[in-house]
Amino acid sequence: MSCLTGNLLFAGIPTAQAKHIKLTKTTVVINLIFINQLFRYTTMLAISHWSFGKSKYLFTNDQLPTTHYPLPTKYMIDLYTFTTPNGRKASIMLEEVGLPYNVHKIDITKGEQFTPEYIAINPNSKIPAIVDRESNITVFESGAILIYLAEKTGKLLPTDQKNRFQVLEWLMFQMGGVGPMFGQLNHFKKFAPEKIDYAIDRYEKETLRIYGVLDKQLADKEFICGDYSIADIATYPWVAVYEFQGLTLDNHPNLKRWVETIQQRPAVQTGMKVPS
Ligand SMILES: N[C@@H](CCC(=O)N[C@@H](CS)C(=O)NCC(=O)O)C(=O)O
Repeated sequence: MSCLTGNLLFAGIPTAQAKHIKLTKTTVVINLIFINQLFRYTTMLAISHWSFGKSKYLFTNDQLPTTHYPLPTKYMIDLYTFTTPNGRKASIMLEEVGLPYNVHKIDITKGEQFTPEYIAINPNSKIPAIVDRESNITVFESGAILIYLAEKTGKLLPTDQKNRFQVLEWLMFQMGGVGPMFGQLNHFKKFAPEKIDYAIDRYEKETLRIYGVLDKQLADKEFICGDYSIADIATYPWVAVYEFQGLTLDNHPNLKRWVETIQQRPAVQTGMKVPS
C-alpha cells in the first residue's frame, strides 16, 4: 500500500478507493507514521511563526543578520556599507548634512554583497548603497549617493551652474580616477596573494600623479572647489589612507594641509568610524 492511500485514509476522504482499502496492520503503521510526521511539521511551523513575530521586537538592527531585508528600522534612511573608503564617503555625507540613518553592515569579506537581498538594492554587488524610505528611492554608486543627499538637503553642492559643474567635474575625477587607481594600488600592494611589481609600480605612479593634480588644485584654495563640498567628501577617505598605502604627503604640502583640515571636522571623524 502506498503512502498516498494511507494519507487518503487519514484525511478521511470518502473516495471510492479509500472506502475499499482494508485496514491491515501495515495500513495502521503507515498512518501512525504519517500522523507523527504531520504533528512534527505543524509544531515546527507554529514555533517558527511565533519566533519570527517575536524577533521583530527582540532584536536591534545591528543584531539582525544583514541578509534579512527589509529590516525594521528606526530612521528614514538605510545605509548599507562597510569599513572602506567608498563606504565612508556616504557616512561622512550623512553626518555632514545631519540626516539620521540606520547602518547595515555588509561584510564584503564574507561575500554578503552577493546575496539576492543585497543585489536587489545594488545590482553591482558593491557597497555603499542607500534606501530613502521617505522618497522610496534606492541609490547605489557613492558619487550618485553624494549628489542625491546634497540635492535632498540643499547642502554641499552649489546651485549656480558654474560652481555646480566645478564640483561635479571634481566628483567625477574622484569616481573615475582617485577611487579606481588608489583602490588598485591598495589591492596590489596590500592584499594580492602574489607580489606583482609591474602592477604596484603602475598604480603607485598613477596615485602620486593624482596627488600632484590635487596639490596644484589646492594651491590657492582651502578646499578642492573653494568651499567645502561633496568633491572633498568623495576624495578625502581615499587620500586619508596614504600611510596604509605606504605613501607620504610630504611632497604635496597643499594636499597634506587639506587632509589635516578635513580630519578636524566632527562629522568626518564620526563618519570615518562607520560601520563600527
Ligand atoms: N564605484 C563604486 C565602487 C564601490 C566599490 O568598489 N566598493 C567596494 C568596497 S570599497 C566593494 O563593495 N567591494 C566588494 C567587491 O568588490 O566584491 C562606488 O563608488 O560606489
